[in-house]
Amino acid sequence: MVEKLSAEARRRALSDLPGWNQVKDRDAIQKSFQFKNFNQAWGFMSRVALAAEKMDHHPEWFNVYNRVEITLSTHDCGGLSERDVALAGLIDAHARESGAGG
Ligand code: H2B
Repeated sequence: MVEKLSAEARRRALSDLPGWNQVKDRDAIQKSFQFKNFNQAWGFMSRVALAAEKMDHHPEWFNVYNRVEITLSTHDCGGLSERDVALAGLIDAHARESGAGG
């Protein structure tokens, strides 16, 4: 059974994940990515989708043209877990490879 992160664990996780912020009024984290164009954004989303499916842990996301906003939370425990931290790290790696800007 997956558990919610302790206050200390989530502080540590967030300080290791630049650009990820705690969502207001919800136990979740969020980050916005910007790419050169839709093609790059969709390539990034495709790679993240395959990795997420393999992990059996899935992002909530919103895309408009070159912008992708991602929210991570674990439904199975109703909050932020180690699985979100792992997926956030992987998403950041894919974003770097896909040429994301700020
Ligand atoms: N993704 C996310 N973000 N949170 C979950 O709790 C979750 C998931 N649970 N993907 C998985 C699938 C679960 O529903 C399946 C049955 O393993």
